[in-house]
Amino acid sequence: MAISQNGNIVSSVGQFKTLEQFIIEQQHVLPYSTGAFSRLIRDISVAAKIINRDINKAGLVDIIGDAGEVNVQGEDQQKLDIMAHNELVRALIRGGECCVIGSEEQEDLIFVEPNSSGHGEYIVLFDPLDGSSNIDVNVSVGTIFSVYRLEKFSGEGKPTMEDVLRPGVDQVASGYVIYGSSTMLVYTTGHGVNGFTLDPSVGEFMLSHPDIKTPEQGTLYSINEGYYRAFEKGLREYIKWIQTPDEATGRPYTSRYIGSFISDFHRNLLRGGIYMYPSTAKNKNGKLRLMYEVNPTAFIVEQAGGIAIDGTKRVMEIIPGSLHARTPLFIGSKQMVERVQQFLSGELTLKNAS
Ligand code: P6P
Repeated sequence: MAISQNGNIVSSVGQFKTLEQFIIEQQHVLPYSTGAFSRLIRDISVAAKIINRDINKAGLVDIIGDAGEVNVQGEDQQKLDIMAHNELVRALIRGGECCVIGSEEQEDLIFVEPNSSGHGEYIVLFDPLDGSSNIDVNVSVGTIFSVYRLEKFSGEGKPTMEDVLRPGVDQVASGYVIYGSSTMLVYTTGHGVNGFTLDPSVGEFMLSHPDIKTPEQGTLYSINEGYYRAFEKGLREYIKWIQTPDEATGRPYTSRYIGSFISDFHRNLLRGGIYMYPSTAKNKNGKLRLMYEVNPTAFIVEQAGGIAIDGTKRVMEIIPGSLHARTPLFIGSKQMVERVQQFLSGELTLKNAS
């Protein structure tokens, strides 16, 4: 139920616009929209509701814990990872708007057979359940997705990997679902960022966060400081700088690192902050995957007024080398990312930074 400004409890159905209503209203601003794109977003939202249902009862049925297999990243696959992957693939194939699917949980692309009305026009890449190592301890996790449009195939009769490996600037949409104290779907089609909260009493996503803009400056920083000794000099100096008390600039900043990227990203997006996953001894190219974690959140943060770089350049301009490529990531409030970039380049040091 929703609480209105005057404190009255109002029916969320009457109070808020549903995702379906919002998608239909937005349809006129999408240059190519034939309704197919609207159906695609709806298909993803249906899968999100099913994943949400299964996550919320994870402790009660035998779907928690390791599935005994590892994914392409060599990470233990949690049963919910596989469930989330299957639900998304099923919804996208059933919806018929996709021609090819890429998932963190599967090495190769999934090609969707054309149906009676021909092949789908969209590529959807996703991490079905980011932060899944936290599932057993009830920490919020998320689904992250990236959408490209593919009008014609370069291969004979079906898409190729070449069609898929495109820079983030080519995305036509991206979003995430965060399964936390409430379940939210946040997405962009390049016309701003909007957040929808699931009202479980009616099973609808309601527009709860219209036109999200991220503060230009924040005081939250998210990084695994356990790797501090492996960080490059400029990053070590930046961390020491933000920990140096200075009332005028709100320092020391507050460290918040949940170990679930989409949870850290979502909190920083709303409150202002920076999430950093740099090159480390264990992950020389960073840990996050370019195609289905970095590009989608970079699209969102830029639409919300923030910045996303790999340390030197805009991540959305990186030409992907492979479907599961990784990249270092510094993402969040504009002024915070600009500042860390100045330390990484050596332009600023602990000595000369004010
Ligand atoms: P570390 C989860 O596995 C993940 O990909 C992100 O969700 C999270 O921010 C990061 O890895 C945590 O990695 O190395 O700090 O444990």
